[in-house]
Amino acid sequence: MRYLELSKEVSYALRHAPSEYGLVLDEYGWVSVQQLLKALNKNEKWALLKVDDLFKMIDASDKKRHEIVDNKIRALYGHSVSSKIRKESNEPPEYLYHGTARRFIDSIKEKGLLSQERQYVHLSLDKETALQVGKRRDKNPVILTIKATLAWQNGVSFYKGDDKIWLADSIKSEYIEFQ
Ligand code: HQG
Repeated sequence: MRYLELSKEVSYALRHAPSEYGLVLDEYGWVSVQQLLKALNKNEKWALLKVDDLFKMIDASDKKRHEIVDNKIRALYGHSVSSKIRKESNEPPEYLYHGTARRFIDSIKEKGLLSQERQYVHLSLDKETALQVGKRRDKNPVILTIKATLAWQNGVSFYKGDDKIWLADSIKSEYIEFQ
């Protein structure tokens, strides 16, 4: 089974284009595992796909992008669908990190971190993760430090994505250390 390819398609379906698969996400982003399987099985490539393959896909992944609970599956972060996925707000650690391209820094200084095409700004629990995220856009990325506790104390909401990723609606530049 090509788990990486499967994970990319499941992310596409659950983060960006559920309607292409005839799926409707609930307010927390869940869909029935059976409905997702039925939709994927229509594609010859995934015709023999079974529930067990979805569990294996999650286990085989380098990051925890999806979760299955009570016969439902959801993407944990990354959404761009038009109705905003609800997340429970959580107290963040003192600092979070954001890896980005050098070419975005002037704009981030001016406007803060914005969610852009996605529903939330994505922040990393540690610098290592932020570096990996930033390298997607710049071979020598900038790691920003977010004063998360201070922002939280001032009323900014944070939400847990997975064990390494935190989310926020936006982060003003006063809470960002640019070094
Ligand atoms: C930048 C992947 C200019 C921001 C990753 C980022 C992550 C601004 C880009 C997850 C800006 C948005 C999310 C501003 C933000 N001016 N640029 N004011 N504010 N930006 O892909 O955080 O592998 O939506 O710095 O690993 O890069 O798919 O967000 O560069 O965990 O599971 O706008 O997606 O996860 O890019 O990545 P993205 P991201 P997966």
